[in-house]
Amino acid sequence: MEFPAKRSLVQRFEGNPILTKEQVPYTVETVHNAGMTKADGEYIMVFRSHLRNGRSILGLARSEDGFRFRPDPRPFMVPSTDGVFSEYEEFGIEDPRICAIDGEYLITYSAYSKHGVRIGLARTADFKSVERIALITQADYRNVVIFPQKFQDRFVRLDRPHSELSPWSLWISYSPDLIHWGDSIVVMKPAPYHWDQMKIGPGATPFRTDKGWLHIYHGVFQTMDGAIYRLGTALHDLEDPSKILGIADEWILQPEDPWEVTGYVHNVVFTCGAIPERDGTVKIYWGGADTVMCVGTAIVDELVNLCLTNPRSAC
Ligand code: BMA
Repeated sequence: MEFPAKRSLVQRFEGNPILTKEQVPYTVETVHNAGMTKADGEYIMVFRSHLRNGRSILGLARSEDGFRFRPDPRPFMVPSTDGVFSEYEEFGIEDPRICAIDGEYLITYSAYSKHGVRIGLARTADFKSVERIALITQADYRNVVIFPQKFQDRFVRLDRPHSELSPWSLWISYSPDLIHWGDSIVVMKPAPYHWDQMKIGPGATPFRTDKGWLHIYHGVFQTMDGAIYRLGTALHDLEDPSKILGIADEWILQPEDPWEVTGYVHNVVFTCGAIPERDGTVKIYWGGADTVMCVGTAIVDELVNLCLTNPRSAC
């Protein structure tokens, strides 16, 4: 067995946390689990915040460099009061992911209500106004990421249904129109007695590399002291993303900084977005302890190699 040199693959930004509730100009108790994209050269962060009633809304912050963010004066999305969405978003909206495709931005989010948690899909052209498209799953789904490219004219997403027989696994589904999804198959499951043995879930929107689509996901391990949320990485085939080329055996990030270890929920690093840069690095964004937003940088080739060298099995 080879032991790797002692070095983190993800270099934390020395200015972490990069966004906290104190910087938000309306009353919120947390700032975390943000979807990320770049629009017209600007970094866009759509973050989740708890209100004092314990339910969540989505805010928006902007940045020129990907490190220093200015929140907009008002929330970006709050639970809908219209039609079918109002019934299924009554308890709040959480954990957005952003997919840039066909000249617009798709936002998937968890919609909570007395009926459970399901996924909502919205679109925006400019991050000023936003339009809801559809509720795209039934209950007991969280964490949906849409690939930023169509495959044989279909949209493709990774999703995460839950069932007792096959707890919290990762599936892939296809859609011709963003509304109707199907042809679902399971692609990746938690690995027994491994850092991600309890749950896995889609994390950041996958991005293209020379060798495959890189997906940064979260994995959960249950301890006597509660659950630990960490980040791992998997590589999907460029032509057929249902094929996994490799899943790194090791996690790439775990809670270590004080604001990741302690907060609203202890021991959590949770990603909803990453931005690949032209210089071969990727900025990975994560919520620390469901309380603050953080960022770190990794070298894409190193993450790809980690997936291909000594991979763990997918299912
Ligand atoms: C998950 C979700 C995430 C959260 C994580 C840790 O089930 O609720 O939004 O970051 O738990 O609390």
